[in-house]
This record gives sequence, structure tokens and C-alpha cells, in this order.
Amino acid sequence: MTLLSKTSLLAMIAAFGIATAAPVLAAQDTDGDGVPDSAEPLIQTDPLNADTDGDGINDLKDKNPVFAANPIKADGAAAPFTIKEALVENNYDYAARKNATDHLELQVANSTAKALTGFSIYYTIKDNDTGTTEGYYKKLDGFSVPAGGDARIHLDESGLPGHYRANPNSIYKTSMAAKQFTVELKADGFQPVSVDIAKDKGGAEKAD
Ligand SMILES: [Ca+2]
Ligand SMILES: [Ca+2]
Ligand SMILES: [Ca+2]
Ligand SMILES: [Ca+2]
Repeated sequence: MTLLSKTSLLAMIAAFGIATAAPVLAAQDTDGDGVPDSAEPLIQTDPLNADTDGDGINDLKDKNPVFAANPIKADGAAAPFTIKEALVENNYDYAARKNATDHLELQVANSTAKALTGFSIYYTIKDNDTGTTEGYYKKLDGFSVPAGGDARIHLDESGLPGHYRANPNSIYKTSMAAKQFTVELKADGFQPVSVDIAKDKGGAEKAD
């Protein structure tokens, strides 16, 4: 869907209400953002997240609901952590010992003698064929990396404990083109750490 039609649909819903905008759209609105569940895939947004891109503007009012500007500041002390591994495909669930559905996964290593908390992440996904770029920001509440240890961040639609929610209607899921991810990870008070990840053509596969 083009940006124009996306914007038009949002404008129609905002101006005339859901029923007038499209009688076929059911009124069910699980996340309460004013965009019906059935319309969220049409504007590439998440039916279970009122602010899909995390920029503080809800999906109905957001001119681009799948692009947040990067709010992460490059300030603070030198980062006391590294990103040891960054995956967007061929994920593996070590606990269940089987392949996992493709998702953004980071392994973070803490070189200090204190546990690290207060993480936030900003990442972009660019479709190499169309140039379409999505940008997401999220505070990783509850995520911590033990002193001298590692921890993994998962962003997906699984709802598994400790996993953070990702947009199921993202180009990550809907486009079969090759893609480029950029990631910035910050712990409060420290400079962000960046990583770029390339994704081969073929979409985000389900696990076997
Ligand atoms: Ca909604
Ligand atoms: Ca939504
Ligand atoms: Ca938003
Ligand atoms: Ca936005």
C-alpha cells in the first residue's frame, strides 16, 4: 500500500469515523488506538499496540505510524557492554532445541562487575528493493545483563516470557526483498552501541 492510500484511510477514519470510512471494517479495536483490528494490517501497524513505532503518537494520529525518529542520544560514558551476536534470520531456540521463527535477536555481554539495566533500543528496517524504511523505538523494561555475563534480547510476536513485542505487519514480515537492519542499543547513562545486520531475500520464515 502506498503512503498516500495509507494516509487517506487514516484521514477518512479520523474525519468520518470507522463506519463511514469503510463499512466492511469491523468495529473491534483491541488496542484502543482508534484503528480497527481489520484496518491495522492495511496501514502496516500492530493490532495489539496503540503506538506501533514507539514515538509517543498513537497509530491513528501518527502521519507515519511505522516510522519513529531516533530519540537515542549519543551521550554518556563509554558503553560497558557489547553486542556479541545480532540475528534477523536462522534463529534457533536453544531452550527448546529447535529452529525459531525469524526475529530480531541480540546477545549482549556485560564486561563490568555490576548488572546493567535501563536499556532502550532503536532500529530501522530498509527494504532493499523499494527503499521503504521503518523505524521503531522501545524501552526494554525488565531487561538486565548480569555482571560479567550475557543476556539475549528478542523482538517478535511470540508473546513468550521475556520477549518484546514486534510489529507483525512490518515489512520484515510482508516483504520478500532483501533488507538492511540498523540497531542502536543504549543503557541509561552510557553511549549507545550500534550494529548493522543484512537479511537475505525470502521474507521472515516461520520455524519448521
Ligand atoms: Ca487498533
Ligand atoms: Ca495499533
Ligand atoms: Ca507512533
Ligand atoms: Ca511515527
